[in-house]
Amino acid sequence: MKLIPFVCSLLFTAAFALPAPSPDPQDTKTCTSPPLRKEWRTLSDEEKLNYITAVKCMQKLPAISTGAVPGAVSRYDDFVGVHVRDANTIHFVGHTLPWHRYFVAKFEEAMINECNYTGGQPYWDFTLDSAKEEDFLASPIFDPGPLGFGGNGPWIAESIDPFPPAPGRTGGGCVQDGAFKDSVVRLGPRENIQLNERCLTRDFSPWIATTFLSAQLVKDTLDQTTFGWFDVKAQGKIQNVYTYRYHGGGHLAIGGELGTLADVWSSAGDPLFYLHHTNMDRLWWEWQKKDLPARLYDISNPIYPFDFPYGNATSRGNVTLEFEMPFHEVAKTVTIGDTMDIMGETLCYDYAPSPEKSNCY
Ligand SMILES: [Cu+2]
Repeated sequence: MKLIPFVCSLLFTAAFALPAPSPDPQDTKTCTSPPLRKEWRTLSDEEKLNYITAVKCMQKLPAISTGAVPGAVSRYDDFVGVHVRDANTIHFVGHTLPWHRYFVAKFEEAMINECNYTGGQPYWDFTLDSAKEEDFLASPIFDPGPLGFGGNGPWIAESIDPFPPAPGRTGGGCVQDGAFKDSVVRLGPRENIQLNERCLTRDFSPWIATTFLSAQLVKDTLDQTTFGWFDVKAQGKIQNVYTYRYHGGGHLAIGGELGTLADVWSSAGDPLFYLHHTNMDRLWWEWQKKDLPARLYDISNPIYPFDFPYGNATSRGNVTLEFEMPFHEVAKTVTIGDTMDIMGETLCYDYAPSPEKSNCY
């Protein structure tokens, strides 16, 4: 019996110890040494420290977007500011996944080029922590020590006019522990881009985690055969909280109503934004890889938020590969087509597999 944990830990290790880079379907010459993006819990302590130190470096380096975003002080704020300004046009649209794919890649690139980060942007495979509410609360991403992102905020009863509402919320106050407990969030709430310094907040809803971050829901999403339906299943619809899927699920399980991550505009103020969106991107790439000839350049869904199939408005047209996405001061404008291949001319990174779920612990 005592051998079982040992054998299991070997299997657990084997699942991510030998990540095979995915073959580049387009051009093996332009992307030669892609940063490898790993699941957070598989990072060594040294790798975790390297990542957290680089995020803190981004939070100290001076902003370059102060002309357009008066409240931006740091390089980290530059990225939050782009998300705040464009939030009304980049969610519940066909370019939601391409936009966030490029956004995260530029953050990763800045971490590497400006803050001596030597790894790939880590991701959070939430299905490893969503089987039970206790699993969510025990997730290694919430580690209260210097190598974790810290946990929930203390309970705050009143949440005025929440958007969106978060059933089962349990917190709302300032993050008390972990590496980012003293982080300053400067932009937001909502569209505000003036300086508004406040603490990083979290408002866990374990119910949302088990309901909208389940392995079954991910499987149902990956089982879709067109980008259009894959995307709808990933983002969910907007009618009410019960039509949310794993995109909103990740934001609201951690951000609740009063947490930084739940603010549609300034959610990138919580460093966990990048782990969640990297996982969103990984799942899209997993879906693309299932049938690359058909899916590498498959794109659809509306140009304008809440048009069909996300909401009820009449469709005013769908995005195409030529659709342009501006990134203001943070990065050059790219087309959706530029972002479809994670190992092409514009983007260059790869994913290490998530550790297999096991019955060992
Ligand atoms: Cu977003």
